[in-house]
Amino acid sequence: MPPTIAPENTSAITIVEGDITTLDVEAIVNAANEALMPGGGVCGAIHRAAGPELATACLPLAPCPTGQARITPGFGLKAKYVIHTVGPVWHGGTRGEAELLASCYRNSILLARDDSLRSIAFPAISTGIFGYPENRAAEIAVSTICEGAGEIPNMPQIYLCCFSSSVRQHLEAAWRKHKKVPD
Ligand code: AR6
Repeated sequence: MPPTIAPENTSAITIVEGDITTLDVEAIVNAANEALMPGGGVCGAIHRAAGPELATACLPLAPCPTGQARITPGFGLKAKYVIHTVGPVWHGGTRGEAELLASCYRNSILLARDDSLRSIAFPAISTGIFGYPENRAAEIAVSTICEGAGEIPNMPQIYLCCFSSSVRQHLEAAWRKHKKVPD
């Protein structure tokens, strides 16, 4: 089923629910590992959909330290590019996880902007295998993107792609809070 567009659709952020590998955007973001190897979760799905050339293209770009981002072609994906970013593993919040997660969003957006991309879709980085609490991760995603919208000229259109209704609810709540809209 194609992802649905939420009522929270605005010029800054569009929240969609579904499989990020099916989205018709210029770049999708991969929640990668530092070695940029095919893994589980959304990373596994992206590598499967893109085909083996993606792993080959990643090799010379590794390692990618946590919080940084790299760009490759999308190969078999609808998206022309994949931006690989490495989210932090959740250790309870005392190891700079929030700053590192914000860096993932910021650096990915800057890469997209530098390549003049018009649209980019993010999964909920770090909220799966890496264990970041969904509500806190949603706050960081929304606030970092909104800060970027105020500071970065020619920001691409940003889609936040949720794979579960709980992530979607956290993102929508964070977005409402940010816009100061009552529940
Ligand atoms: N489309 C959109 N979102 C998805 C999809 C999909 N097809 N599949 C999963 N998600 P995770 P992490 C959501 O675990 O926590 C890998 O092995 C998922 O529900 O993919 O950053 C990497 O190689 C969750 O909300 O990434 C790393 O080693 C979100 O994507 C490690 O896992 C992120 O979950 C990265 O862990």
